[in-house]
Amino acid sequence: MKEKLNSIEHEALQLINTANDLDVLNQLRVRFLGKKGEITSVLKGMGQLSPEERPVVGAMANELKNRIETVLEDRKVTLEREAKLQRLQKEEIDLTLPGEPVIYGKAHPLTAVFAELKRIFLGMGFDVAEGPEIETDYYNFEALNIPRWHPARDMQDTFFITDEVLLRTHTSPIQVRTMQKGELPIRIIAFGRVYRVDMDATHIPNFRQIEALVIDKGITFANLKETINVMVKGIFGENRKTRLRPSYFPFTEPSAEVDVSCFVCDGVGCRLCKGSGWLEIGGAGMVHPRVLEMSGIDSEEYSGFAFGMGIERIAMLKTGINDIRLIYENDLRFLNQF
Ligand code: 2NL
Repeated sequence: MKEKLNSIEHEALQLINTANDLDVLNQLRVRFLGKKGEITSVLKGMGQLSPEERPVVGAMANELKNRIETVLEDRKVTLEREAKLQRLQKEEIDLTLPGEPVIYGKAHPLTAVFAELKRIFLGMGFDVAEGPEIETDYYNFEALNIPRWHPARDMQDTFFITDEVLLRTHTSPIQVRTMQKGELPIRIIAFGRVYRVDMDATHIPNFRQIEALVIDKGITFANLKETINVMVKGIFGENRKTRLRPSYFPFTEPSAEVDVSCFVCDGVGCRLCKGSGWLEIGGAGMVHPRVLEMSGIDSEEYSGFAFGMGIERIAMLKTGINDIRLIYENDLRFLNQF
């Protein structure tokens, strides 16, 4: 029996110290120390021994048991440490490698220009108003004092759906609808897509407009001028000057073209402003009394001003491009420049 224990010891130590994974080690624990293990079976045979031999062999067996347990534990610790080292090596990252670039999204120039305008006008107490893109002849032309013979009412300039229904050619019908609600005073910006039969480097058939409308008692041309001034400084910079040039629109009287001093040459004259020192950004005027009356507003008691601009034109000026189509091609190489 002592020999048996010796040979178990020899085999166990040999197997344990060469086991190279934790599963195998566990199987060895069962094989040598388990309930049906080899040492247990030796202990079971002790009945055959003489009373003098029993305690000696018993002690030997217990000693062997402890010894195997210690060796198993040592081996386990070693294998676990090796596994951890291997995992760490596999998961090693090189902190000196350049990082993955994060691609930031940003607002499209048109969105940015509108957001800027909205911020400026909300700051002056305006509300944003919207309306249908499919309009009637009445809201788009008639109520704005645009006469039957006006070229805008020609098929060559307006997308008609029927004789009476059309795609709005400006955002003014939004203002007409606001005036007809009968709530005064009015201080709104109308914003949205408008449609015209037009296509070249600086015109597309579907573009965006922003129009301001203020109606109250005692509104004057001076209010118009300063409101435009605040807007111009807000979008083009504090040093910009505003110039109003006499003009004509059927829905305003008097009417004016709005110019801003060139932000490239500061009014000296350059390629962008074609030597004039000024850039045209839109039109403006005092709302025509007939337009007020048609929408049920007493023109003796109330007066108002309005002005309108194309958003694309502002975006083109700010980005310095001269072809409107670039704005809509959505080529990231173009858009990322701004
Ligand atoms: C331009 C000129 C303008 C208006 C729009 C307006 C609206 C109502 C009454 C009177 Cl309801 N006027 N809008 C006035 C003057 C000019 O736009 O060049 N737009 C791109």
